[in-house]
Amino acid sequence: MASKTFFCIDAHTCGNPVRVVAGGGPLLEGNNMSEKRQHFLREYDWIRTGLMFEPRGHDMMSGSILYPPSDPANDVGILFIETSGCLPMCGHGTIGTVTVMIEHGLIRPRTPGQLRLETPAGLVLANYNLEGNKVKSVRIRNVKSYLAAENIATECPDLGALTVDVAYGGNFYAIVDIQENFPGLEHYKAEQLIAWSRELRKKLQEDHDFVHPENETICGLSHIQWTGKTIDPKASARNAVFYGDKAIDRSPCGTGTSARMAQWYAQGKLQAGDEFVHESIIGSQFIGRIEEETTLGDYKAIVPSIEGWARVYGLNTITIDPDDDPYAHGFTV
Ligand code: PYC
Repeated sequence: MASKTFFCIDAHTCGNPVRVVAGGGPLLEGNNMSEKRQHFLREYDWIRTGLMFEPRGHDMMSGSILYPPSDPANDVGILFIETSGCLPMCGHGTIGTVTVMIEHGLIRPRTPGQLRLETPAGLVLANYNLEGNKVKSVRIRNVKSYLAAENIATECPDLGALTVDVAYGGNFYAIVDIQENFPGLEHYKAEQLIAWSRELRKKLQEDHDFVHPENETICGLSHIQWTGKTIDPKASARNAVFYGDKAIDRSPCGTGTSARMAQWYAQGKLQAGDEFVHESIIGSQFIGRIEEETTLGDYKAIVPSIEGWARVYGLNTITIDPDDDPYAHGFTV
């Protein structure tokens, strides 16, 4: 395999990394980003592992590759790449990608301040605010989100019996609310939450199957969302989202925030128009809102929006050359 070079712009959204591949991504077949994602997974997953895993990436690494839109009414197609795989949707990744595209002139929006983004999970709309040449904040109107299952009884090592809800916000999340055997994320170190998350996810995956009502390629519980007491008394909720094998999201996680809003909405704790301030493990915040009440298949659903900020910090030309480097495609330990 020949050496391949990727022109990347590195950023972070509220603390979580976003590596945007602005040049060097492969041409993909498909009528939409969902089909292009399948093609990428079949033939090009080595690009994801090479750019996300050590030694070029790290446990939390996450990013995107940009494509021309399939529908000329839209501005751009986004493929999400991450240590965990190719997510159907990534909220912090979208906020970071929009910031990078605007600040580095990768895209000329037809309507200033607005972008229409094709993602594997569906159309996502973004509104951004500029201060000079800097993007101050981005609000994304995410895909339809819903509560898929409630009160699932399960077991977690050390903690014992737990009850979780499962909600979809672009990915499927098991949400662990504060309960008798779980007093809140603030009582534990991140490494402990990671070890439990792996076991809990495995058990839930063995016992339950979750499939998106309209797109069967979006399936399987992939993330665990631990909850806890907020640091900021004005915040609505706090989380620690586990993804991949070793990562806790440093941002409040866009799809996780959408899933939590869908859960609260279904349980009568959040109404359309209410502000939902979500705090991450490091205290960074997204501001969520229910934009629309809707349905998805047989489920009551919401269209959530999430606002956050990102900072661009590096231009990174990365080479993957398997003839020269035994770790060209990355490794995990
Ligand atoms: O922001 O949606 C998100 C996300 C998913 C995994 C990590 N971050």
